[in-house]
Amino acid sequence: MEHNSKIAALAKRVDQAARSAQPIQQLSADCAFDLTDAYAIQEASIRRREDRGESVIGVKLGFTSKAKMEQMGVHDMIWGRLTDAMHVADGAQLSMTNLIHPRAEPEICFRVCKPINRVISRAELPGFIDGVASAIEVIDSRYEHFKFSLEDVIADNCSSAAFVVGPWQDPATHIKRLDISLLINGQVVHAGSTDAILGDPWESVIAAARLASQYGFTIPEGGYLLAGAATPATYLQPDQTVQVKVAGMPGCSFSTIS
Ligand code: OOG
Ligand code: MG
Repeated sequence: MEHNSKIAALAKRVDQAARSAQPIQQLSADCAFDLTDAYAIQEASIRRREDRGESVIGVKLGFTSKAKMEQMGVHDMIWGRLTDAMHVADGAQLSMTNLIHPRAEPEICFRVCKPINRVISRAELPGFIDGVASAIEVIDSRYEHFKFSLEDVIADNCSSAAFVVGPWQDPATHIKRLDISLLINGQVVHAGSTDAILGDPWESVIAAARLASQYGFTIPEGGYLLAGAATPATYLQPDQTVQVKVAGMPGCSFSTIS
């Protein structure tokens, strides 16, 4: 098959799996592809969403913590796109019907106030970010048993399904080493520290800028930047309240419905 039609066919497979909430075999099971192809498949799958009216409103990083890399058996940082259809308001409900086997994880989110498309230094960070917040990411791998290679998960837009962001805080808020926990129905299921995210969540902004420059994309003004989970993720069930608490800043939550 010609290269571009192979990319398009694989993008269609992950996109249809997401739309129908039907898991598929790993794409790499019957077709070898490299990291460049994986990002091309991701981009083509997002273009399908854009053709249906969704718009990209941010970027997420994945595997920025050892906890996540160990849980999923992978070895490198990844990035994916967030669309407006994935955004769930703080305190709102999330229907499980359109999801396969969703998991939630505690994160920190940044708000971008100037488009990011080039490498930026630590000193430049204040010029690009005007808010920080607690966040919850819902990931839902389109692959059976939530199992994948690095290339597979990138092609599947890094398992992105939904995200909730807490109230924006001043970007001068201390966030480097804060207790962060994920609670289900009021019970802590995972607890850790924000320094699990690359030693300091701000490093995720620097990393995202480097990736934006490397892959030629722009994180838009007003966009969301999810730094990556600080702890492993946990499977969700219907009728749960899911909450993230971060010491020293407001938390956020949502509830699942069937
Ligand atoms: C991939 C997404 C990883 C994170 O925060 O590390 C991620 C997955 O675990 O399915 O979002
Ligand atoms: Mg995540």
